[in-house]
Parts: sequence; structure tokens; C-alpha cells
Amino acid sequence: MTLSDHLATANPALAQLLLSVADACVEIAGVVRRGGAEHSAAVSVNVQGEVQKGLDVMANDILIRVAARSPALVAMGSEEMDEIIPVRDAGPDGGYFLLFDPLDGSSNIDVNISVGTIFSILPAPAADPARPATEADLMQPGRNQVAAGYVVYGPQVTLVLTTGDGVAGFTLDPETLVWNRSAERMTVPARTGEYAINASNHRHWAAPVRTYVDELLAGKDGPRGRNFNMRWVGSMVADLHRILTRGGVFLYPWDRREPDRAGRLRLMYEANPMALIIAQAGGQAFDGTTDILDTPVTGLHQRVAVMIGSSEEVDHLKALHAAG
Ligand code: P6P
Repeated sequence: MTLSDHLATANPALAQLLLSVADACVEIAGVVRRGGAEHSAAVSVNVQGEVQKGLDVMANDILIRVAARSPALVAMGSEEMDEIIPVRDAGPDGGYFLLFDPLDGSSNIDVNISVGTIFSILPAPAADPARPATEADLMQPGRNQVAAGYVVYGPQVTLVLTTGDGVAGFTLDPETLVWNRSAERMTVPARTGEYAINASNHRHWAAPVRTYVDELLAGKDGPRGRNFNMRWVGSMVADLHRILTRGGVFLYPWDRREPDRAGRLRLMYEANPMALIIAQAGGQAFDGTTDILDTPVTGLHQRVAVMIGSSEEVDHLKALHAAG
């Protein structure tokens, strides 16, 4: 079954937008695969104050150009763009907002480690009278998402997608450039023995996270009574694809180096889409206070602490945070 067949029963306007995003990712996959010094060359600094690499900009431009063709697309928000990109006024039936991180993990570009694209689709209500969208229109909680997905540009190019009824996986055929369904309904095992965190930040974490990781490190002689394994790719999409496939928990928590910053990852186009996917697959996503799908939205580029994956581990993290 192809992606197009899989979407045959979805809302036609939503399906068309999702297919255009998938088309953009096919084009991005081709650019990623070709490599080249210009991909990892620093070209500018984005709204996050982070160095934009050539491939970040190329992927962003591709997504904007290709997605804008979708008649139901009202506006876009991108990690790489300070302001939203109005595309067209919402029609009498409304439309959709598309938010994306065009290239997650770009620090891995020059060392040939998997990178990815993450996207989120929110409803764009009909405006009366019709008017261009504003940033405030896009500032909706994650639970409002009508679809979310990601693409991993790795040994295989894989698309994972939810439209609210489970999570499906697709693999890009490198010859035909067709997305073939490789998993009809992906689920996150509730129990896991694997965690993912940048352990070098241990001394900067809040107490509940330090306690959690120290328990894992204590292994079978510690309070958890079993040994755990650790993985850290440095590319959230790759880590979360592993977790969706075989279980695990991913953490990028608040840390005291920038106490006014809730976390490193962005809510609207990284944490929210991943939280919807993981929740649809039976897992959980927690920001240290609430489920990420309910995290109050204060800005297009706001950051959030992320603890996401196997349900039993997120429950344990919630208990440690509740205990303070
Ligand atoms: P660190 C990539 O830049 C990213 O936003 C995530 O994809 C990834 O999990 C994290 O940062 C890596 O952070 O601290 O290992 O550099």
C-alpha cells in the first residue's frame, strides 16, 4: 500500500496537504543524499540565535515552495523563519496551518548521521471576513493537531505519520520515489530498558531528572532492580524513531545553565508533533509539569522540556516530579 492509498479515506484537503509535504521530503532526501560542502557551511543565524547551515536553508525553501501549492494551506510556521508565512486566506470551510522543523539534527550533517524533517498540522478556522492569518491563529495547543509526522533521512528514508487514528510508517523506494507503507500501526512498548539523554549535562538538571537517571545508572542493584542501556544520536528524529520502533524514553529536560528557558526543543514544530505521534502509539510526552499536548502556548518559537516515550517510564518521571 502506498501513502496515497493510505490517505484515501482521510479528508481530501488534508490528504492533499500531507502528500505535498511528503513530496517536499522526497526532494529534501535527494539533496541530503548528494552531500556537499555547501550543506554544512554556515550561511546565517536563525531566530533561535543558532547558526543556519546550507542544508537547513535548502530544506526550508523546498518545504515552503512545495507545500504552498496546497489549496487548503492558509499559513506556515518554520523553525528557520522568524515570522509566519501567510499563504492564502482561509476559505469558508477553513483550512490548515503547517508548522515544521525542516531539518532537525543539522549538527550531524557533516558527519553523515541521520537528520530529519518534523511537521505538524493545525486547523485554520474560516475567518469572517476573510483575512491573512496572524501568529496568534497558529498558537494552538498540541491537542488541536489534526496530523503530525516526521521523515528520517537515514539508511532508509522513512516517513511516520498520524492523522489521529494510529501511527503508520512508510519507506521511500529510491528508484520509484514512491512511499510504500512498511508499518500499518506502530506502537511504543510500555516497558523499556533503554533511555536517551545528553548525559554530559547531568550536573545542570533539576533534582527529579538527576534522580531518574541515577536510578537507571544504578541498574539491577538500584531501586529499579534491572539494568538499562543508553543511546544518544544527537538527532531527536532518529532517537524517537528508534523509540517508536523498539521502545525507550528520550529526555531533553530543563537545565540550570539557562534557567529562564524551559528547555532546548521547540514546542510547536518539534515537541508537539512528536508528542501526538507517541501518544497515538500508546506512549506519553511530559514537559515536567503537564502532558506536552496540553502545554500552554506562548509563542511560535517557544521552547519546552521534553520527556517522551514508553508509558511506564514517563509515568515514573511524572511521579518523581510530583515528589519534587
Ligand atoms: P545536544 C538537534 O540540534 C536537537 O535539537 C535535537 O534534534 C537533538 O536531540 C538535540 O538537539 C541534541 O542536543 O545537546 O546533544 O547537542
